[in-house]
Amino acid sequence: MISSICTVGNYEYGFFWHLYNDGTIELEVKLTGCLTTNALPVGEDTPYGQALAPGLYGPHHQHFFSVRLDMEVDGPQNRVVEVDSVPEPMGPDNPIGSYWKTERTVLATEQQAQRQVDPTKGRFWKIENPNVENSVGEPTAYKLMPGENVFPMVHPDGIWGRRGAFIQKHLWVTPYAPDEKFPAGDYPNQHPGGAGLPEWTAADRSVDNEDLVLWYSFGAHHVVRPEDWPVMPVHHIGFKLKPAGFFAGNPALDVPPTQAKHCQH
Ligand SMILES: [Cu+2]
Repeated sequence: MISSICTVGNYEYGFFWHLYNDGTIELEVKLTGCLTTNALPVGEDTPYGQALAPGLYGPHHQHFFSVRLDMEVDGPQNRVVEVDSVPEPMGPDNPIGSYWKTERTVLATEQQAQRQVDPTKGRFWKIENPNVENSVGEPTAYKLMPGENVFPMVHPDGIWGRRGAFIQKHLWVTPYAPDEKFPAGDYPNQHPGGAGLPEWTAADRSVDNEDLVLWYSFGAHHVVRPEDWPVMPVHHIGFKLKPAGFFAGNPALDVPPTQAKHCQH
């Protein structure tokens, strides 16, 4: 596990990268800290937050993260494929209504690769190496599996929406460029909007069989609870990168058994 903690204003954000024996990489983000509070006349209610104590409420808010994933699956040249699961209509070919299939869409350019999560389709994204065949004759691949996520509540034309435009899409893909590091640009508090990902991807560069960077945006939706006051219990969100056709079988089968930490007698 590789971890760090970042203090931003009233919050603590813990970033925990878990590296598992089965080849899975998980980013777990832990959120805690003290709520922002506003004044609320005693006896009044507000649709924009939750009363916490006499004269105090916690406003509804969201926390968004962007993770820059400089991918290299089995070599430098990769592509991204969106995989949706789709039930077949009932009929003679699907008499008991249990057949469903997966549909693949190659995201070939930066504009095509601006995507949203869709749990109604079990959506995930495969990062494939089209130049290397796996044990069943398909491209070697990892998949990006979204965890908890949400759509932004801020208007895209407002000041926050313009400066943090990366939150308007859960997935972005760009060709690797060493100076493209920060999804809201180098000066997120000092520009009128549009810097970073929207600016770079306007060129609509190819991301098919290139050296790729994936940008995954994910948000914690915080409708405040009285239980978050005065110090919030930890909330966990994150995502996984899982091998999906990278190995020929379960790579964790030969892992030695865990040794007991305490003696038996
Ligand atoms: Cu919060």
